[in-house]
Amino acid sequence: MFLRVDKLQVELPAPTKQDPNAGAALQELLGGKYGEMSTLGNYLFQSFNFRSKSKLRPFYSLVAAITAEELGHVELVSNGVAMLNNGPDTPGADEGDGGDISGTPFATMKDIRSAASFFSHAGGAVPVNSNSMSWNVDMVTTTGNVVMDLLHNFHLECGARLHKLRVYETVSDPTAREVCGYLLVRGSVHAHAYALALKKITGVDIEKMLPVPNIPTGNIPECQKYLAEGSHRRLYTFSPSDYKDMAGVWGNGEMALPDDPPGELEVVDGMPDGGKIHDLTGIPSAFAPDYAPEEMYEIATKLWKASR
Ligand code: MN3
Repeated sequence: MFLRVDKLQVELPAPTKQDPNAGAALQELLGGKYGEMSTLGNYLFQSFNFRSKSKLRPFYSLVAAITAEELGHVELVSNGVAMLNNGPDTPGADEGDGGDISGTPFATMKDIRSAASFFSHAGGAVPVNSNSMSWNVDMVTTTGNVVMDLLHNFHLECGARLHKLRVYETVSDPTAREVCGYLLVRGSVHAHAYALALKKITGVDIEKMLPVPNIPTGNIPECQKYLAEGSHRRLYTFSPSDYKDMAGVWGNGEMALPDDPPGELEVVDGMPDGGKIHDLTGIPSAFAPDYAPEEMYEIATKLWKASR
């Protein structure tokens, strides 16, 4: 089962401007072929379907723990998309009505890449790619064969790294770049982890072909602070007491990849410290959370006081 913590894995810097087309680009990292919905869906169902879990504990634990991290990546990218679609918050702007809406306040929204992101979702994220094509279950591979599944996961993480790099090359906003920088480091960890799992089972040094694509993460400015703190050497259990045995794969004398800052790989109990979730103020003229929400706010305040 799962435990939920009201934080993001990292805090995202506020967007500098409203840029729904950058939000659409970031959607590729959520609902694209190699996006976070795909990594989540694959590891989630592979971990459910895993045979001989107790006998294959280190491999089962690896897939199960990474599943939880991927759910947090879905959350992180979704927040990034919504922040870019929304733009900088205007304090207090959601405390009144939306004014006169007859002057086409959202005329520009009919011309954005993914107009549905405004019309249907008020700038929120949904599991679609950068062209608004639905993510679907065909992206999930769970064969029941451990080597096949791990090989698929290795391919998936390399694919994810490829399109994170390409999305990174298209966006300049600090919110979007932070999402890419953090996920590039974490996705590289997952590619490395699946390579080591395959090596332990088959004897093939598949980690020697990393990184794919062949560009060091150290070349990306937004990755630097995560490399400096050793994020590229850590896997988290995302559990109060389970999944520690993945240290048999991630650890056990295994070292960071040659292009990354040196050091031993380590399993960390629990989860990263994480950061604050952006408040994402409402836009009354888009009826989110509604046109004149004062009464809802008042009710919520009363209920909040009553709960304490
Ligand atoms: Mn991921």
